[in-house]
Amino acid sequence: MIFDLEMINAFYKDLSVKIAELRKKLDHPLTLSEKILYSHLYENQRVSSFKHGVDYVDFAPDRVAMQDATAQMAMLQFMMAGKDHTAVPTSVHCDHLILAKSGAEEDLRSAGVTNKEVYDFLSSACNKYNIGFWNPGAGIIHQIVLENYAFPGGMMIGTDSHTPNAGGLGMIAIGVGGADAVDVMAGTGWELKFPKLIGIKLTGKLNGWTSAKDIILKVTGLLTVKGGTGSIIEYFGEGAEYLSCTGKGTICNMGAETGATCSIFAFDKSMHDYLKITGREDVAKLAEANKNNLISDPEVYKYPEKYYDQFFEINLSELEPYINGPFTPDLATPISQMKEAVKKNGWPEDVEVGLIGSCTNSSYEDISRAASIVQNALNEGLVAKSEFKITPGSEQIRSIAERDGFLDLFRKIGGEVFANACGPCIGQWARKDAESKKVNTIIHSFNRNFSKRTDGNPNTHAFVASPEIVTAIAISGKLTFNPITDTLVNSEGVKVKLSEPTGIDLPPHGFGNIEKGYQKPSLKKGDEEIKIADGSDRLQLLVPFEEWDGRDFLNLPLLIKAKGKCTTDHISMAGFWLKYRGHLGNISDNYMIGAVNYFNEQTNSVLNQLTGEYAQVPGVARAYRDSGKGSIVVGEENFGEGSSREHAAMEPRYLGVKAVIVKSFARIHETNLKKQGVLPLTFVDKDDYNKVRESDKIDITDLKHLAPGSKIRIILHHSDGKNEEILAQHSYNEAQIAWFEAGSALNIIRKSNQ
Ligand code: MIC
Ligand code: SF4
Repeated sequence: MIFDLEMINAFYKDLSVKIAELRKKLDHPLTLSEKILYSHLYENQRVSSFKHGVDYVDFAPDRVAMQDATAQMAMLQFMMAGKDHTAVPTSVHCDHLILAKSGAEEDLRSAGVTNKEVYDFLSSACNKYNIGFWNPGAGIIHQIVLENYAFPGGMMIGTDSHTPNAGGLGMIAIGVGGADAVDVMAGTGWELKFPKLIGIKLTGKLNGWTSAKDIILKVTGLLTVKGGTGSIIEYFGEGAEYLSCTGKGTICNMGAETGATCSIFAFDKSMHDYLKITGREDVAKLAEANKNNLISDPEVYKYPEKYYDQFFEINLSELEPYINGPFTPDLATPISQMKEAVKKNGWPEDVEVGLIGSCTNSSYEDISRAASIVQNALNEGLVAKSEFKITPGSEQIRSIAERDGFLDLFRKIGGEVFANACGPCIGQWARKDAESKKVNTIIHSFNRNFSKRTDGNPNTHAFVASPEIVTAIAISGKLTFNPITDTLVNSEGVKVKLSEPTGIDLPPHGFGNIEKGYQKPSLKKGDEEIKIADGSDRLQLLVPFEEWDGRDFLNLPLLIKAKGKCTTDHISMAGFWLKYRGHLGNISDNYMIGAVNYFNEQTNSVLNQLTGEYAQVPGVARAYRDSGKGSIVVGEENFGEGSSREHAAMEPRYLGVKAVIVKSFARIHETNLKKQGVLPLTFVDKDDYNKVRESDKIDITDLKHLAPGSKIRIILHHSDGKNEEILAQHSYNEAQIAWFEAGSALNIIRKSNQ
């Protein structure tokens, strides 16, 4: 079955006309991103030549996807929007809540028991609102979207930051918070600052040990975790044409690590073939007939510097494999320099575990190439020195990897296959001895490696590399092993060199039953009851946030001044806490517990100005809220980078945090704060961060005059009686100011439907 073929047909039918009109109106050659963005303007949106990185524009995405850990809150909000069903095709995927412990079958069974009420809630809500529901075990959201829903030229949003994976199939696919998803599901326009465009021309051809992952590892190093903020990265050039569709998906997926809004490749044969083998030949034909609308105009490719805001070139023939990390995905080291880097930084050299798979790297190509290395190692009499784990991205991939003998090969070197789910990538990993806090190294092919992310141990040094390099390193057991130059000693004491990996991008025997695990919405009368158990500690109906009372925020105590990196994992941890993603009261107990307090360098220990004692952040926030005041949070650069989880914005709102003042924000987190009614502000002078003291009381003034571009005066009342005035800015536009005034964006939708 092809999902939503009617919608896709209608889209392609109008595309040529739309783009011809657009070209006339804008009067310049168009990039692919512009073609897609402009052909998805919301009905009320006036067309003009939007300023990149400046103008807010309302869009009408074609579809929405949500994963279970974020869908719960999104669905609880959608229930308040007063709609009977979603305005666009929508899907929910159960992938984040499965704990990897004893292997796929057992782990899936126990997830079915522990998460029963959440799965029942989501599946019943999907039935009521006409949403496709993918059962646990079917696979990870982005892989399923690529296999079933993505189409070239389309536009979607997803409540997960790695939604851009669908850019591998030529789609503009953007990660958002649940409140944004509610906008689209409720049929209102979805607002986004018109992105800046980064062009990356790929020349040459990947060879030997390099793979698509190395392109994005290099790009992440180049742009850093904030360099892509507010931009779409568009890849092109002959090097792009040699990449498989799933390889393109990997690059777009992990592009989220640069802060990019999304990444995209132009339609080509690899996409055509992938659509065909996954049962969507009709879509492949439609795309083929529209090819010119699904690539940039020839002038753009000829003079890229003229049409992109930033432009880079990468020669794939010269690219070498990269290993990124630890603790941040942008610390990129070419493999030839790893020996030196390990020594210089004192990183533990022995690798305890190698993990391949996840939403970004479990294609047939990835698995077959990793398997070729294992086969070669077995032939040479080598065994794996590190533990080796595999998380397939979907049941499709798992079943064909099993059928074609790859998983058996992995098992032969002691590999363990986990369920088709996020598992260790999101801290859902019952790793043996993680509590011992031992200093150790692991290497994986996932996206992220923030502190504590996989196993909760702050001393786990997690490195990110391609599945091929992870496999080779797991066999060698050493982080310094370079398969291009180094040899290993086999069981007979003979020195051997691993051969370069070989693989196949599409399965020669095809895919199987693509929709396995899919539940079509029942839409039957009587099936519209949404199941939430009374007194549940996992699900809680939401109570609308209060409107702003029209007054400035005066004399509010500082809750925490966070020091250094403060990702959404620091703000609202995953792992253990994932179980409370549908219960705002309970999950708020993790607010900022991973952030480092500037004043004592500790986590989860801040001064309670009411008692003069140090206590845990959520408790102190509650105390300030309950004393009738609320509080203020301060932070540094790229605050809230990482996940799309809006819990990181709903928790402070629930705990009475009125404003978050930082040096800079990550895109999704800043929008999430605005949507939930918390003021996101940035220091006009970043050095003013240093003026904030531990026992400060803070005034945030001029709120009545909040207007696009206005400045906010902040007064810091120090405990020695001195006051300092500093300036902050905001990025609100007119419509967003209304969200703040209404108490949240949802309050506006809710009221308009009452
Ligand atoms: C992640 O990779 O950090 C996650 C877990 O997939 C998140 C979503 C979440 O926190 O539920 C993301 O990327 O948005
Ligand atoms: Fe899941 Fe990890 Fe992918 Fe996020 S990055 S969707 S946690 S596999």
